[in-house]
Amino acid sequence: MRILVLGGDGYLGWPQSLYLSSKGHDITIFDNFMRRQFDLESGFDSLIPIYTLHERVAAWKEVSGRQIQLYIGDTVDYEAVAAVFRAFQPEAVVHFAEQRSAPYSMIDRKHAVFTQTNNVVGTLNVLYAMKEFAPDCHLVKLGTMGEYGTPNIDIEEGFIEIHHKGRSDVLPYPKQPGSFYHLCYDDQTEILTCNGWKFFKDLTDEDEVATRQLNDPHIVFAKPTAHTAYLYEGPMYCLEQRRIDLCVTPNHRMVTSYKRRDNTEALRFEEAKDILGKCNRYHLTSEWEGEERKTFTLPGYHWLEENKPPMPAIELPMDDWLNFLGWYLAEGAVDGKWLKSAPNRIWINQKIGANSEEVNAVFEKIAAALGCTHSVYLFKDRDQEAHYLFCTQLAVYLAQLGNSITKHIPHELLGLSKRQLGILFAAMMSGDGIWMNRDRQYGRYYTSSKQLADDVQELAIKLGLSANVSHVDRTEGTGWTKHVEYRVNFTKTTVFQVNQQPEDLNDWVEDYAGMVYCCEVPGDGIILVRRNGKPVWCGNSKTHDSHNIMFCCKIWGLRATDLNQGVVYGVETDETTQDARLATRFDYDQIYGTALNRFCAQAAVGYPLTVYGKGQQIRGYINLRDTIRCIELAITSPPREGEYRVFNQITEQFSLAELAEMVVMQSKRFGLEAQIKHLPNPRVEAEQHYYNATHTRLIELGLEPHLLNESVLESLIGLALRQRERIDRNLIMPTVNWRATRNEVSQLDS
Ligand code: NAD
Ligand code: USQ
Repeated sequence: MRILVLGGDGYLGWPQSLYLSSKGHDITIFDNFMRRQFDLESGFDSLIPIYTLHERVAAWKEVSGRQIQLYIGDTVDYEAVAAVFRAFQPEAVVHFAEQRSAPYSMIDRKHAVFTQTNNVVGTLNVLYAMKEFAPDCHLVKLGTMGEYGTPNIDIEEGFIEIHHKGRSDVLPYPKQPGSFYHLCYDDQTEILTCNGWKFFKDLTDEDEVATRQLNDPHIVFAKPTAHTAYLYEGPMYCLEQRRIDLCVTPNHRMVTSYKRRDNTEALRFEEAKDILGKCNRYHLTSEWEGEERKTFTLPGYHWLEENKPPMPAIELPMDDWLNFLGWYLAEGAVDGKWLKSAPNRIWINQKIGANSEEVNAVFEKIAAALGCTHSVYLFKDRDQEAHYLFCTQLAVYLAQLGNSITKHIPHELLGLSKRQLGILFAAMMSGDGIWMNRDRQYGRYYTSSKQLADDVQELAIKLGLSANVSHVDRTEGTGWTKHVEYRVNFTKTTVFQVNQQPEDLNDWVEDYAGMVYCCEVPGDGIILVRRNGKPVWCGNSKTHDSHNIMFCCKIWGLRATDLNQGVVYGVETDETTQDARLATRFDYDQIYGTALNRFCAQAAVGYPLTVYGKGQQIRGYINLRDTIRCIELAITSPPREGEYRVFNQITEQFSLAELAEMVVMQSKRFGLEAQIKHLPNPRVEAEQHYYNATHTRLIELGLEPHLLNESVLESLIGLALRQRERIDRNLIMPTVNWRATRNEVSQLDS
């Protein structure tokens, strides 16, 4: 069989290629040397010396007489992937070509983004190349048991039968990975943060984002637990409607609204692709509590004249201040030059008699509190009355809130209570707003400042309204304004129903090539996003490339086996032991070294075994010899056309404490006194949990497991002992902390 091994230069890919070649298959390896590059850049190295890929292949030819072909290329580069598929026409593809280290993905944002771009885009390219050049080819994809996390129920093989309210279905087993994974809004989508609306690409580590829970409508600002960005090429689900506008990847978790039996509204998650073209309801509004504050502090002022004492800060009653500020933001301006550089006059122009009493009262209160003068002038020829306040301290503060096209609400005020925000909003609406009907169901606020429009939208959302921002370009017009006019349109409607169904589902799907983004938040993972000024509550997605594979099997009829593999140990196979040049790598460092291999290397140099935390973390484990056999079994019994199947590729499960104990016991045979050291856990993971993973399907296909026994351990420790001079103790201690967004890795230039 023609078998393409992606990542065939790696720890697993190389012995796999040798094994399949020894069985008479025609093997081509595709690799970009990313793994070797990491070692070169960071000063890491395999414990067992490994030869270059070209030397390895030549050695194999010498030993076995068999030729393995090579393609040096990157799965992220579609042309390279397409070229190898076109030329080799594989019947099976074994996909190992991923960045596979969890600590690496948690070093910092750059490494997280690299991991996801490399893995998710790489796999998407492979799927497209299969569809285009080898649609009958069988994809055997190396996944991980880590996708399941550590749920408090048995882990099934990929799917689980769910009984729910009298109905049942077989659904994908829920995924709860413990490090970064991909999520999905387009680059035109913004998210509401404690610093206003931001495009995902502009989110910083300091931004808290607006979240809510499915069953609790209150907005809470929280720091994302993860930010994600990756390159995506493929279909996007685009829902461009009057009140909502979304453009998301097909597996994105949407939040839709439905009516319960008692007629109350409730929210639920649905994948975008499952609701494509359907008449769904979307939730627009939310609740806000905020903080009541009694006073506003007008900052002190230092006169430009050196001999004048500074004006101290002044406390003003918050409600009066908000009323004044609302009028000022809508209608006011500052001017007047005092000592040629500071404004000292605040003014508002109104139609004579229009709002006289109200504006008078507002200005009088502030004038009294500041001890300054309020004057009113009537310009009868223009039918205008002007209200002036003369106060440098106030004018200087207001001047930094911008002019007519840059005005904004000071952001700290948007955290006030709903009642107090209501005062600000009412005053602004009296100045520049209009209610469309008597019961104030619909309203609109006009401004030339984009920032002010965004702020008013946030204000309205916090008041429980639904609000969109649109604009009309008046720069070329003949009217009184030559600016862009921004409109914030409000409604009290809480839910938007998509009534129109597309004639063709493809009308709602667009091809996309570019960055997609998301962030993960605590709780249910609902965030407030907006596109083209239209906000809606929506979910973030928790998916791996396994979802993409499943999706492509469904839509294109591809066939795939997703192997959720546990931690692999061991380095020797019947082929790798035939010649030193055929050895595979043995990683013991803190980034790529896995638990058991590390413990054996640590025991060999008398380094205490590094058990993280309590050590009761249970994982599934598998011997390297079984890994390569499982893949052969998957290849020789391929799935049907369109079938996506999942095998759990483990043979045993152990807690870390058990593994460490076994290594301690076994190392005594070599006269070694290994110690166990419980380190503070650098990862965020359950340290004591239920774990029972089903793994019967590969056994049913014929796997005869090599279990972890004394002789396996003895050979691993013996191997590490023979290479002990090569062990660099500086590479052992973990320095990547899951809780930090930036980590220093020894000898690693990030
Ligand atoms: P590895 O890092 O040793 O090998 C991966 C190989 O893929 C490397 O040679 C690397 O250069 C190559 N590669 C990475 N990105 C590439 C790209 N974009 N284009 C071309 N080549 C690329 O890892 P491994 O231990 O052999 O693991 C292989 C796969 O098996 C991974 O998907 C991993 O998640 C999975 N897996 C490994 C273990 C384990 O314990 N090692 C356990 C479970 C699952
Ligand atoms: N651990 C220690 N001490 C160490 C190293 C690890 O206590 O010195 C603990 C970790 O905290 C974790 C467990 O051992 O609880 C396993 O960690 P690991 O580094 O051996 O393996 P892991 O990060 O889980 O990743 C490896 C591969 C990855 C694969 C995964 C399979 O690197 O590609 O996906 O095993 S699984 O764990 O089943 O998801």
